[in-house]
Amino acid sequence: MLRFLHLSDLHLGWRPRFMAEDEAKRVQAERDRVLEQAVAYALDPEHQIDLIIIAGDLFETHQPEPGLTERVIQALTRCTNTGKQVITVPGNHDEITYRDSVYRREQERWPGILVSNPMPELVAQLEIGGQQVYVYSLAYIGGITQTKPPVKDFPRVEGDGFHLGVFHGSYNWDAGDRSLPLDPDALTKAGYDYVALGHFHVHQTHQIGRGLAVYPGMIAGKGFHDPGLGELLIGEWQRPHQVKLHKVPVGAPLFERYVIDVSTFSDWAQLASLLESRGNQETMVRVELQGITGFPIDVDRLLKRTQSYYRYLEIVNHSYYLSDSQLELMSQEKTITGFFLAEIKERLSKAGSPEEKDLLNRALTHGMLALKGGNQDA
Ligand SMILES: [Mn+2]
Repeated sequence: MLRFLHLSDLHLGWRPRFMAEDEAKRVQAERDRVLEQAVAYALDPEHQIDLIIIAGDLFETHQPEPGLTERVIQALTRCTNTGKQVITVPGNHDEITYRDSVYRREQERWPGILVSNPMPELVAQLEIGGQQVYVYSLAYIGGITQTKPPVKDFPRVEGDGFHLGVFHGSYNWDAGDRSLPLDPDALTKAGYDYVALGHFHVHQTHQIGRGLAVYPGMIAGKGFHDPGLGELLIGEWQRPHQVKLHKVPVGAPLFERYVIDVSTFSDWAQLASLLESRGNQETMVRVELQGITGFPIDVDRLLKRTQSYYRYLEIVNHSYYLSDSQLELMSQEKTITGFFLAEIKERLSKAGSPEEKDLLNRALTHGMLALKGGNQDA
């Protein structure tokens, strides 16, 4: 049995720019502890982890702060000192291309295997628990790694054991040089048992022949559009079976966003109460208000009243304010806006389900904004 930890895209050193500095520093400090938590998990003898794979973008930049670099090297050294294998592949954020890249400066003492060849190669043959493990990988190097057409010359040696590819790139997606496009058919033909991928931040699993190509997903998020999973990915392989995947929760600051349809509220205080009741001191929250209201919404005032219920709260107002009399008046106009309003009002009055009502309210908001401009505060 072989058990491994598959990490990628930790982006250590990232700090949110949209938050007040003190809080942003706390978020960074919490994010930067993710690797140490992963290492603590791997070092617990109960978990029987043999191998730690880091599939790129360990750091946010190729020049992380020296203190952070030191902590990472120490954490990984604790793994190698206890006989665990560590494989590190540079990514596109922490590119090895540059002379002052952390991976060039620390190459000599980087724990375990640091991949630095620019095209796919067999980078290591390891023996783990009596099994042979063949590792194929590359490090993207600007101007040297050939990405047109997408990388497809994946080597595969003969030999019993576990054939492992580790690549920081785009599976079946050509978004240019630095995204390192990987040809999916060629990966399937290579016949690896597992391809540990990094680059995309959402967890994905692709069947490639008898093996799997997997993005673990980002553990600690980088904002509301890149929210993070809060989970470690563990792989377990036992001949002749396919790799089995497990997820383990890990502490990380998380981002969450949701929509509130304000068209169902009768007044401002009702909306404020709902926001208070959903308060959350752990997660960073972005609320988007949608729909049409019969009362004006002052976002600053709403924030002042509710933000202490949250660790961090952002309110985006995409709702549209129209008093009942305005709405009535406008829907009688012989204009596009008038016909549009009358139509939506009619459909709203007949809407059967909350989903349908929600859809119509969004159509109303978007339609009014498109037709009139309005009080959108995007
Ligand atoms: Mn990344």
